[in-house]
Amino acid sequence: MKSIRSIEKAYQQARERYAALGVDTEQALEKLNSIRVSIHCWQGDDVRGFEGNADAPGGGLAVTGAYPGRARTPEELRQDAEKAFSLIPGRHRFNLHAIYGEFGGRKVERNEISVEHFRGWIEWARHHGIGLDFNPTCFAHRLAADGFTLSHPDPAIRRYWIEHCQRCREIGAAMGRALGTPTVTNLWIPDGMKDIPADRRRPRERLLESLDDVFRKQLSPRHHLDAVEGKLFGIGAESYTVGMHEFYLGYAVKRQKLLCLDAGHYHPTESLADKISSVLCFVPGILLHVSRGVRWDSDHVVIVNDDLLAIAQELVRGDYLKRTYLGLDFFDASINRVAAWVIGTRSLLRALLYALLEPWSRYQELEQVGDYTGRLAWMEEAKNLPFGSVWDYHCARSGVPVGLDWLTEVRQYERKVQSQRT
Ligand code: RNT
Ligand code: ZN
Repeated sequence: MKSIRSIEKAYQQARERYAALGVDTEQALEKLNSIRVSIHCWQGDDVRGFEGNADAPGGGLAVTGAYPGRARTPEELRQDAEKAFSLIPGRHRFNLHAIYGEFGGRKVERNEISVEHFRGWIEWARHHGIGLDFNPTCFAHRLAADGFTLSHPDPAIRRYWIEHCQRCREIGAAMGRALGTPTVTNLWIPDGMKDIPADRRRPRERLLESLDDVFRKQLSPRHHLDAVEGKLFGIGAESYTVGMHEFYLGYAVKRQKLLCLDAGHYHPTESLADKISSVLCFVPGILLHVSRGVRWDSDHVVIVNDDLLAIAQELVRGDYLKRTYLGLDFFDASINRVAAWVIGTRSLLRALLYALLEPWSRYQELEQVGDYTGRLAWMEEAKNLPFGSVWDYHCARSGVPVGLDWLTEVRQYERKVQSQRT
């Protein structure tokens, strides 16, 4: 455990080193403090939710691992989330899926859910002063079992999912209204085919029609924002994904929705970072699903790697943080789930701080005058700056554990709370 004195001393030294390169560390920390990350509920219980469904989520999603102690009730999930929040610097948000409603042990059809089922969550969020985000759940359901929802050839099934999504938008708007901060409701569907389709056209045209129906009702952006999320492929939908990237890019541009970009949803060598400044020429804002694919869309816990740094650098250098909603999307059941939240969220914040602390305006000046030699030299030199001292100071000042001290707390929590869940 580092002493406060030594943390502060290291910070003062770091501050001077950064200042010498024209970087104001205080300003960077202030900016970082204003960033809200939407922490996804589904890492806490392996995407199971509270419908009483014990099966795997389906829809091409796969959660692997059998680490003990998963949250089984709304109370347990909230308790775990509170633990994670207490170990992460800053004020953040919580992101719910429709299957996390409190249904009181009753079977409620997805096209009949309402804000009543989310009162407990709203109260909890209000109590903690955080915002909520939301998602329709178009998977893990008998009417999604054949791989189609909003683009289903059967109009009755399509109708069911349209109604579900409409209800979700209403619930999202009620959350946003109650909490005084707009809820982003993100729509993702698993629709696709395992093998080569004979007709790629009709499902896409049906999806377009369904979406327009889902979004028909105008909701105030003060309370609610819509996002749409495309994808490359899913397990069992390797040959055709109805809602691929180009489909939703076109849709979001045409209807001025937020476009959700998930880091695991592109070809492995494609850069999500490079898409940001392109799509933001045409859509009002983006939702990021920060994730980490390993060989495929595997949803590993986010770590500070080149991909994540590149995303953070784009958001900072392009001044896009104002138009970006940051969400996490990973689920790993092979490690402690509270630790997964803490590692992933701290890593995202760390990457953002790293990007905020770079002398990037200097890089841009050098670039503007065509001095690419200087640009490369500065970029490399910046890697030697005492970034860790600023991060440690930020954690200390935010009242959360510095360094690995958070792990000690998670281990204690596991012993006392999670390991008792049998
Ligand atoms: C699936 C999408 C989607 C889900 C969550 C659970 O590939 O990434 O965002 O992971 O909604
Ligand atoms: Zn996603």
